[in-house]
Amino acid sequence: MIEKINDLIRRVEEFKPKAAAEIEEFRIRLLGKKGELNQILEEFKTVAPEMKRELGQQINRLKTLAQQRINDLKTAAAAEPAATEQAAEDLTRPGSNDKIGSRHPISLVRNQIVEIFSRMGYTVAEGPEIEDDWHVFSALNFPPEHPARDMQDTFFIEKNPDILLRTHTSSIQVRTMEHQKPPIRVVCPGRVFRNEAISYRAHCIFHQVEGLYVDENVSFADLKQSILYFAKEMFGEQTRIRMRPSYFPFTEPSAEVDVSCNLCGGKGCNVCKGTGWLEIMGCGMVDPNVLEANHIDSKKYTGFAFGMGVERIAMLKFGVRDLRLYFENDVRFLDQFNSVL
Ligand code: 2NL
Repeated sequence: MIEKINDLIRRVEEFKPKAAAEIEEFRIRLLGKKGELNQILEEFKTVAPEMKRELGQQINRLKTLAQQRINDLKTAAAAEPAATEQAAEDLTRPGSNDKIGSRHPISLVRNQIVEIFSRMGYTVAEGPEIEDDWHVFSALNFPPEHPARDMQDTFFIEKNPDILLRTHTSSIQVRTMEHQKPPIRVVCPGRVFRNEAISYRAHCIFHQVEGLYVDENVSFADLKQSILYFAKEMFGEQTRIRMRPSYFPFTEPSAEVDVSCNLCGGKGCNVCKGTGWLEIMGCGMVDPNVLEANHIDSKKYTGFAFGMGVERIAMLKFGVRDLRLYFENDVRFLDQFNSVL
């Protein structure tokens, strides 16, 4: 009989309900009218008198322990139903979400560039990827023998050198000037094509956003302030810019724009190659020849223009070291941009 009592004590101590309903079942089985405790008390009547004292104490221990344990479990289950319920299969729980994919980092950055300039009053324009010589070169003040027209850079359609794949999205801005009078404020995102060997820093297909602003009294100071606003919005409020003199056929004067390196704060590190600066775009005042070629009076109007590579901006923003990753569409790469912008 003593074994029976001790066995019950052990069962009470080890009892772990999977659901709240099991606690009440356990109580009835143990302490109910026909329960195991009452069976023991029935047997107890027949026990020899000299044994009664020890057994009685043990039975009392069992009873208080069982009541205490059942009360505790019931309070816990009432306070936090999920804790006792969760182990059991709950068929009403919602299923796990399907993967719905994410935007490509180039799309994310292109959209952000366009969005920043749209806040400054720019509209967005697009144009054809297959272009003609006029819209890509001649209207932009490229002399006939300019090296950028060379077969090494430009993909021409066979047997017709007048048809080619655009090498920059300036052709969209030329098309904008054909049907719009100043003031013109436009950003032009798009794919461009150059016949280059593919490496970690170059690809034959890449993405550009160019911008054009033409109106009366547009100055280099306006250009500088617009680019500074863009740089701060894209890379953070602490970002500084600097401009270095440069050359493009379609702008005069021309400049290369650098932003202060965010990684080292300008002190110099391996990303900025010790200079503290990172190149992000080219820009300049629209050459009067370009305005005139597009039927805009260069004595009345001035303008600025800029152009940037989306892959390059995205590399700097996300710390991507190899441009080819953007074209491979490996989900392990793409998944990392699920929630960045
Ligand atoms: C760069 C430099 C630039 C422009 C693009 C432009 C367009 C028209 C007139 C004048 Cl219609 N200029 N575009 C001007 C300066 C620089 O791009 O490094 N791009 C990646």
